[in-house]
Amino acid sequence: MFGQVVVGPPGSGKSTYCAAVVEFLRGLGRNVCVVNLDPANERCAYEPDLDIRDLVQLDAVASEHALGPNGALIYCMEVLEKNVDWLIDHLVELSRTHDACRYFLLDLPGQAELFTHHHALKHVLDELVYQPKLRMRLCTVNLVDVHYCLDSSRFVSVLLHSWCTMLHLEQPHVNLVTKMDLADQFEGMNIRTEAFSADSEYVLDTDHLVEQLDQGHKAGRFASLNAALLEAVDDYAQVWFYTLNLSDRDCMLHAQMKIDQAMGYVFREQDALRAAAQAQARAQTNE
Ligand SMILES: Nc1nc2c(ncn2[C@@H]2O[C@H](COP(=O)(O)OP(=O)(O)OP(=O)(O)O)[C@@H](O)[C@H]2O)c(=O)[nH]1
Ligand SMILES: [Mg+2]
Repeated sequence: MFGQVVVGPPGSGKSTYCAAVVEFLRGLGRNVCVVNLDPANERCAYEPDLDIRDLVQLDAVASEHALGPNGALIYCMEVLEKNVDWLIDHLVELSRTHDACRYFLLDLPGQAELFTHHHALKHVLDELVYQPKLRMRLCTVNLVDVHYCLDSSRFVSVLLHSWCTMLHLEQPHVNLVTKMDLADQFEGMNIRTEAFSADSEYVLDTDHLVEQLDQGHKAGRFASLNAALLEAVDDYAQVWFYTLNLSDRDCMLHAQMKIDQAMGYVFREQDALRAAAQAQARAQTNE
């Protein structure tokens, strides 16, 4: 089985991505299920095939334990960690009942510590990977709002956050810059857009970033820190980004191809047959 673990800061577009990608992949003939793992997600942008809210709900936890939204969310993820068998059994069940589905999208809540240092999500993902019933191959799909890539200092924090997520979750990892349909609306874009080009393998231009940072008003004070951080990013060459415009089919295909490559998914005969049957049905409806 295969799974995209869709993570990223609040509002970066995770649920919208899941809704768009499930439609897109089904349109290509791939049998995909979508799992809501955000206990605060009352109204999903998609019809979830499995919903954590059947196990635990954020509002109920908050009022029962007098917790604020952040504490309640962490509590919910710890409930999921303790009940990981619930998740595993339902995924196995879905793979049986949902026409042998073996490809899942997991929509996560947008709380940074879950991805960068808290143990609950990491343990849940490890169970999905190592549990003999599943042996899932996962890819973390880390979404970043393009808005945070438009000035150099915010982009550096995006870089470090994305890197921490990759190191903490220890899964194959793809970073996608979302909401590219809005990119043109922003004035004074400091990061060169060609750095995110979908048709070239992206190489991060850290020299350009250091130049930009050195022109900022706190440049003198932080110049050597900026240079050291970006040198580390450069030296290890582990962080790069692809763009995502949900309304651009080629861009969607490119992103899905990168994710498939990262987790070793191969479009197999059964998928090809389903795609052919769908194409035939569409042709008959159009006749
Ligand atoms: N223009 C544009 N808006 C988007 C896109 N993706 C998401 N949005 C908007 O961004 C907002 C947040 O989207 P969500 O999909 O709810 O983001 P999320 O990451 O799931 O948010 P949380 O679950 O609260 O962390 C919504 O108003 C979406 O309509 C996109 O590709 N383009
Ligand atoms: Mg969401």
